[in-house]
Amino acid sequence: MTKPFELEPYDFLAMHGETTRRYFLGLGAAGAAAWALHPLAVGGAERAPQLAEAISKLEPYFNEQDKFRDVSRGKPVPHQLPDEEKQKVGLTRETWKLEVVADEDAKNKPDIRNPLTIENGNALDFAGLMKLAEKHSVRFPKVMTCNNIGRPVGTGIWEGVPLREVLWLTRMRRNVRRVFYHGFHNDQPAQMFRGSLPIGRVLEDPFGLPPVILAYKLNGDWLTSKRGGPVRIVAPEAYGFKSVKWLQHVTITNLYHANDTYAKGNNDVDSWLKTFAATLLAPTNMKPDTPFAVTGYAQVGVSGCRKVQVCIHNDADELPVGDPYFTKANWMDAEIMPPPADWGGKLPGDSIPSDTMGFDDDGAPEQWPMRLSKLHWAKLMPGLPPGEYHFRCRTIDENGNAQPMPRPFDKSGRTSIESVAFVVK
Ligand SMILES: Nc1nc2c(c(=O)[nH]1)N[C@H]1C(S)=C(S)[C@@H](COP(=O)(O)O)O[C@H]1N2
Ligand SMILES: [Mo]
Repeated sequence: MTKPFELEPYDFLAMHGETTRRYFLGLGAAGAAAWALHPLAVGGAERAPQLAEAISKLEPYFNEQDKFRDVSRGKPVPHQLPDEEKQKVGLTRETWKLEVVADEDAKNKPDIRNPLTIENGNALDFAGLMKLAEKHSVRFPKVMTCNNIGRPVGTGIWEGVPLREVLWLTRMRRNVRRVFYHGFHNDQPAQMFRGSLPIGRVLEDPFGLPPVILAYKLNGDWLTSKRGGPVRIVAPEAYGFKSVKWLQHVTITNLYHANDTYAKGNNDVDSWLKTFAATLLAPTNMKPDTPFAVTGYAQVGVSGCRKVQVCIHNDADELPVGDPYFTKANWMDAEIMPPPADWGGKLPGDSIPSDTMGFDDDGAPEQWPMRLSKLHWAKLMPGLPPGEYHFRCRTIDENGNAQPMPRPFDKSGRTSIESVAFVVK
């Protein structure tokens, strides 16, 4: 299987820009191979060495499971339990069981004919989940981000069974408005970490979104205990707190509102992933009159990403007043990197698993950049006279909103503009 981006995609972009990239994406594998022989396709010479070097050192697109940052509550944190204890409490694939029950509060009780419970002997076990997976499994790329942390915890290809397939097993009939779910919590209610979604979102996938899944694999490997295995929720367009780990309980309810653990702490529990840019290689101590490379990534939220822009402010100049989002700065477009030749993440066979949502049969993304995921960017900055400066970067989303707009409030996901102080001397 030939992948078009095994050629030198960065150089194509440098030479021919956006239009070539679109052309190239539309070519397919055979066309791309032919393009590789075209005289225009010989890249590399044009790129400044410091920029080429910075690009070659960019982080991998997908992160290995163990390299995700961990955001876990619990005393002890469930993934730190000894193996025998994990066996006992259902945190292994051999012993895992999922209960799906009706809210017992009379006010909120839904009509459900066949609750899945350990007591009735019909709780869903891992073999049952794999049976559903044969017919219904899906995989899709997604960046996992905590709304309270400035950068994503990791990006990967998540695989699972749509939650709705399991809900339908309960033969729910009516008075169903919401789904609550929580994981193992050391049998201490105070340690419960609970999330919720409207039933409509679980049953239907609007605007081409992937389904909400019971995830059991990440980057082609079984979900590790640390990442929430054997089974966690993954809610594609949501921040991390909706993707509950060590999942064991689902409650179907007629309650009309959220009651997530994250509703405490002033968090916006209805927030979708935002778009924002940040640096990876930022300027520090630079030499006068010497161009330098800057690189970074952007989280691509529900509104996509049209541009990444950068600017430099000389601290000797005053910032305009009443411009908290630096809209009057001298913004310059950075280069958005095309899909990488090597996706990283320790994918089996170093390739995108077949039938991954958003990718074609050759493993090339159908759209770029991919929403609910990320991109990398790079820029060669002009040499500067000695002085003290600030470097900033921002995204422009597909609706034309410059970061941090349209949703500038931190508690629904951090998107404040990154400012990096540096000196030239
Ligand atoms: N059971 C459980 N699930 C959880 C959490 C938790 O503490 N307990 N933390 C949540 C939060 S706040 C985030 S941001 C993500 C982080 O996912 P990760 O630890 O796999 O990176 O997991 C979510 N799922
Ligand atoms: Mo979080």
